[in-house]
Amino acid sequence: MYSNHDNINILTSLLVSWGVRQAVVCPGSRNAPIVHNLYECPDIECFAVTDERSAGFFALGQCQVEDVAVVICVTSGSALLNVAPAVAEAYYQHRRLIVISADRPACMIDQLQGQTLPQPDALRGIVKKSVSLPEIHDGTDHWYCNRLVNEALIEAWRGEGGPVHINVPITEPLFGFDVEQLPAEREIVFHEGESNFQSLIEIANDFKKAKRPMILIGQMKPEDLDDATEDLLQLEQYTIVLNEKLGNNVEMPSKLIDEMLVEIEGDEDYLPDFIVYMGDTFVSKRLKAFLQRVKNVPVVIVNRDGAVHDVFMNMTALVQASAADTMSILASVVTGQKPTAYLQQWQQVYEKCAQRVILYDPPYSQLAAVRGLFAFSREIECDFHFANSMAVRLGELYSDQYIFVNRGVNGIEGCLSTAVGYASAVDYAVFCVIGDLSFFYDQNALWNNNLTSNLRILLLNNSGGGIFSTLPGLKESGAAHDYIQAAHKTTAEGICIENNVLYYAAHNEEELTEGLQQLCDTEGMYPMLLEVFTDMEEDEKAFTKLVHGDKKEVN
Ligand SMILES: Cc1ncc(C[n+]2csc(CCOP(=O)(O)OP(=O)(O)O)c2C)c(N)n1
Ligand SMILES: [Mg+2]
Repeated sequence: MYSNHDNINILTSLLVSWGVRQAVVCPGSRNAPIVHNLYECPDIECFAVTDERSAGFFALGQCQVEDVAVVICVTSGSALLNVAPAVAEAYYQHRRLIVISADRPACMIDQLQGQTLPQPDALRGIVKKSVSLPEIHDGTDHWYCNRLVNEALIEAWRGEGGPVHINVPITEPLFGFDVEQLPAEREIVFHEGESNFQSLIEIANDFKKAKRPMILIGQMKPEDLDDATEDLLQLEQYTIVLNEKLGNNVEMPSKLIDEMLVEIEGDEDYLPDFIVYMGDTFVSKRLKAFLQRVKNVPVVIVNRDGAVHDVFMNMTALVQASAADTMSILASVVTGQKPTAYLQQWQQVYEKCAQRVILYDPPYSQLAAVRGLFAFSREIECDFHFANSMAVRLGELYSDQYIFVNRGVNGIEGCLSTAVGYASAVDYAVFCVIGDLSFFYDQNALWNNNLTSNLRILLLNNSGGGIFSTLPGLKESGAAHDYIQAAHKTTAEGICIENNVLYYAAHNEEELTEGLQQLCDTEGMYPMLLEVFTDMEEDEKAFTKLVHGDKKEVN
């Protein structure tokens, strides 16, 4: 029987699947349930050593035989500090010493409880990674615990290998041993190496066998996408590839991911049975929620850093490789194959959404402004920067080219400055589409001697944070308008005059058309700004109509 503390059982199960077979255990009460599990586990042999300092070196000696990973398990408090000399030695010898310390729950630290000290980072600098596991109360805790153990073990194995620290808070009662079996835990299989072709070929062969294979490409540098373009186009002939405009450098209309997901209303038939995910983030929250429902199928995450980004909370493998290599291998394996029926299924939904977007002629609104910008700028050599909030969502809807956006942490504070910097480094037009709060926040972007005449700003001024009107339930709050949307009446005219930026304003359809014509005249000597004043509610209505069509759902 195993401990009735789930975090200990998850840890034990993963140690076994990662091939750990030896554990050096030191006496203590807080770590007793962990020692109990290691002892109960038929795959692991325990070795008792009382002095933690010596136990650490004893474990190091075991690591040296055939370069295996060995656990050293200690109780809370100074017991952990006593393994530091052995851990430091293991660090420089690249030995896989897995330090497991028992701890009290975080709320009890520094509260004059016995035998406690701040443990999570106690070995910082001499371990490759430290994690502190959560105690498990729900599915999210379980996923988090599993992920942290996998992450720590990936680091122990990565490169030349090295020690890692797994801290395990355990709330009393400590001793209950009524769990019959260890849980079957997801192991994230790590395929290391810049050009990990063999693993990729195996993955590609399994991908080919899948009935509903899906490729996902999150935000990527355009240069990295360029390297993969031809293979990507080939893969698109075979199966569904979902990428937003921040992960797509091919000139083509938007994939309309949000619109398609609204259309299929979460229908399980559209869930993939094999995912290969390259690149970073997606803007679409719906996509993340939809794909979190995928369970027990291969979910392969590929990035050059070999970093665990478990976006959908279900990754099964991590491949350290470039997107270009991955797409090239996937494409070579599926070449000559018939398109999957799964692709056709998605294409039908796409056609319906695309029709809706093409046919919808929005009334005067932010939508009309962004749609108009793309229509007017079609023939111009230019790049697009979109700010966060609704701007990037409108860009995703209407752009047929790559868009830059600060999506690393989604801040609104530097979108304009980033575009200004970008414009200073190229000799063609740079359009920056930005909401009012983001613009006024970052107005110092224009107080800059390096402002260049190729900068074109489309300021979508809806007098506040319009995105918050799309949040269901927030309208009920009395604070919504003034305090959350931060409603205001500021305009950009004065800022533009002060900074030698040509200023145009639009309050209706005619002025919008004229303003866009001006903005797209790229011969001008000065940077330009077109401020489009719209009504937040009208913007929201138009957006909802486009995304939802005749579906009733809001947001
Ligand atoms: C630095 C920072 N502060 C706060 C936020 C939270 N935030 C996200 S969107 C948003 C409103 C942006 O308003 P606006 O630029 O006018 O765009 P709109 O919502 O009207 O499209 C805010 C405050 C953030 N992303 N970054
Ligand atoms: Mg706004």
